Amino acid sequence: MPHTQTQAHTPRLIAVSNRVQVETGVDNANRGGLAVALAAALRQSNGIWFGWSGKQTGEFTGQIAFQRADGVATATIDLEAQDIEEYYNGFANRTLWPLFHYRLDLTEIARDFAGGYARVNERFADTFSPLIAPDDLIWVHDYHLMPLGSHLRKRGFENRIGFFLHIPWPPPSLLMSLPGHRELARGMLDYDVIGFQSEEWRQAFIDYATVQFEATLEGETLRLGERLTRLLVCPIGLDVADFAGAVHSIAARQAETRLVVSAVGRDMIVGVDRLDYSKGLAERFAAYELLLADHPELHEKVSLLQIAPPSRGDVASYRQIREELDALSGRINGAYSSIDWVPIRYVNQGYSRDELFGIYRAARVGLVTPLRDGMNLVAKEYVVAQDPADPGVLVLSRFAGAAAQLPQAVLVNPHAIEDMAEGIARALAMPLAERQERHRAMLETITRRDVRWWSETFMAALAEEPEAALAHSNVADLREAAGAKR
Ligand code: GDG
Repeated sequence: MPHTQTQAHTPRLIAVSNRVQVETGVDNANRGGLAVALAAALRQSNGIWFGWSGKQTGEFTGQIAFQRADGVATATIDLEAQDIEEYYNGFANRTLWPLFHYRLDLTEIARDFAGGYARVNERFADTFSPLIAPDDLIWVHDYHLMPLGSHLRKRGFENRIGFFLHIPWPPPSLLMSLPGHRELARGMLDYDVIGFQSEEWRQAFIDYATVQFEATLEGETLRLGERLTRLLVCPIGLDVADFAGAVHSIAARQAETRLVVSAVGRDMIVGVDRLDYSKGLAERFAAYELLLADHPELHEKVSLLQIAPPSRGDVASYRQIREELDALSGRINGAYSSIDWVPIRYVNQGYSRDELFGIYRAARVGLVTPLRDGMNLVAKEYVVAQDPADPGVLVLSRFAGAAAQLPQAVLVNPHAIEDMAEGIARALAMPLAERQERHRAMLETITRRDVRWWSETFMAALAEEPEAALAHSNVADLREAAGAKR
């Protein structure tokens, strides 16, 4: 029979993100979450991952370096110093990141930053336009590249283009403090699908768009004139099978044993965060200090291990938080240490994923208390790493996107030191049966809504015809998944 054109055809995916983390060699212990999440979708569709190499060049040329690693094709460009300073360190990390995490006090408004952001987004659009074929699906990631969809539309591309926001979308009154907020948000409506980590962030977007642009909501699709944009709540998940597989790794077992031995019978509390002011580390240390002050019986019986690899060291607010935490941990240790007990072990270094697994597993309490967080994957990793027969307890901020999916954690207000201290005390005292029950429920949600569910759900929405999407709402579905009685 002659070969016909009617065979099922998977459209090719082009993923675009600020950084492309190319994997080299066989050791993938440190690969990033996004890489894991996108790799399967990219491999399946023979797609390409486009973005910044992380390298600096003397003058921007737009020359693309193509590579293939672990079955994934990547296309990267280098940026010049001014781009890195204004777009990445500037508008992305000193303007949008703090603003979108409700930190107006740390938000720096500068014309150069906005100019650099616009320029680099144009450069991204110009450089990767030649790679785009008519029926490619384009999936743009995160706050660095919000205007990219608009730039592609201006260049005439009619492909289905989607955007996933990894961080919160701020309430309208906060967003409106940004000069150019209308243009930024208006550009978002050039996407066919926008994915949010939680209903709260989606609602904030709807609140803004319906008032500022008189866009109307039909089901979960916004209509502005002819344009339809589907707003999807699509919380990012873990590669559960891969992560849980670390239970067999030697590095995980060694890390666990090392911690258990060094804890000499004490209950370990663990925190793992990029060193970032959004993660609420100073408040967490203060809550632990209060716990020690209120519970003398816990002295020498508990120990907090905080792992916090430094990030974004080029930005002053990150250097400040580092100094603040050095001082705070020093003060607490000075006040409470004895000759054979240090209350806080505060470590500014990263560990491999396998080692992290062992560290989580050795801890009786996982302390995840960001002031704001789009999702927070550490919360999910901590749950997956537990021994179901004797699991530790997750103490989780109400203001992390993960809280909407994991109501069985001990939920705390990270701004209220007393509430956090009380939550830690509750977690330490929790009976085995209750720990098991909470763990079982959370593990079930995390397993069902894993990273494949996340990318498949987003990709399915992206591939769908806009009119068909008008009928959808996935909110009820997600509530059911979380078993939420909130
Ligand atoms: C953004 C959003 C959203 C940390 N220390 C080490 C290490 N890590 C890994 C963790 C985790 C990842 O880094 C951090 O992910 P988070 O989700 O906690 O936070 P962000 O970096 O702020 O990410 C966030 C995420 O995007 C995804 O959408 O959840 O809300 O802010 O996987 O394990 N990994 C290794 N060594 C370390 O020392 N190997």
